[in-house]
Amino acid sequence: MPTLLHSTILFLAWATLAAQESKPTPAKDAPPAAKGGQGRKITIGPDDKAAFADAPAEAFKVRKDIPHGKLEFVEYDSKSVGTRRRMQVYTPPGFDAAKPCPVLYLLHGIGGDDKEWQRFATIDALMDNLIADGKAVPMIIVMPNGRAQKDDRAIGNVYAGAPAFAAFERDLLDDVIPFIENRYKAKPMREQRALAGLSMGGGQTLNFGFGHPETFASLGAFSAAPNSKAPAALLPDASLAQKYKVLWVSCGNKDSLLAISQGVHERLKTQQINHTWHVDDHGHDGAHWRSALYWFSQKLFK
Ligand code: FER
Repeated sequence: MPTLLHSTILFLAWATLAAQESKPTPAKDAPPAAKGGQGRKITIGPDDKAAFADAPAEAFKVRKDIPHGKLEFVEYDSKSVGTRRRMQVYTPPGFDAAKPCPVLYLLHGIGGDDKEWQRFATIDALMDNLIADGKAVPMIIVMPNGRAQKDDRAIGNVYAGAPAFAAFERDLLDDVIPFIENRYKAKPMREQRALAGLSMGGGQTLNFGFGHPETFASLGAFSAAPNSKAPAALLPDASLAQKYKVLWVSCGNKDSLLAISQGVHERLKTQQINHTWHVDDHGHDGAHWRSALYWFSQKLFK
């Protein structure tokens, strides 16, 4: 099958180049294996400005005086991986399956797992605070493990797990989403689903999100990694992208992966697709990711 062979060769060539050329900027809170490497040259263009201030530090601190949601680990059977897998789920204060909530699927980076977002952004404290202040709509946040392989731990050379991040497309669509919608009685509608992620999770968001307009109506890509498809392949057709409610692309201006997000922004701009383009003063790090999530989550499901 020539197409399969071609894709395999192209993928291997890409993976080799990607691994050589564009390691992320070292970040103090990145996992050890994602650190280091020579960055690409960063060129800041006229559009590359912060659309928002940094999220305030208090946004991530537990407040005693407000209602609290719940974080739990749940397990599901993955047909595509052939194992029982785990994810972490936030449900908002007073969650009641009789009153369905929209769902944000939130994906981690190359060295992360289902606990990574909690580590960077204390999801329960952040969402409890935003909901209590009337800034975000009550929503479920699902944090799966986006490394769809039998041993999905972030150990050893985490870059070798890159193909499993691509394989996660089937796990997400066929197993994670149906499981969540059944367990939490979420409405099976694109307007009730958003997809976002950091780095490899940002690339997964672009690839799966633009690839499945029937499934997601809002997308957020933070510091998207080289697993992102080329902008023209992501967005071949402008009429398709007009269907999204919230499109967010952001990156730090000290992140050596900035060119990837710049390419997506340029494509959206030339196709005249409404989107948020936010470049702040951070690197490939938690400061960018938690701030991006703080603002992005406030735009969702409104
Ligand atoms: C790469 C550089 C960075 C790469 C992946 C990353 C697959 C991902 C970084 C992250 O998720 O933090 O060359 O190749």
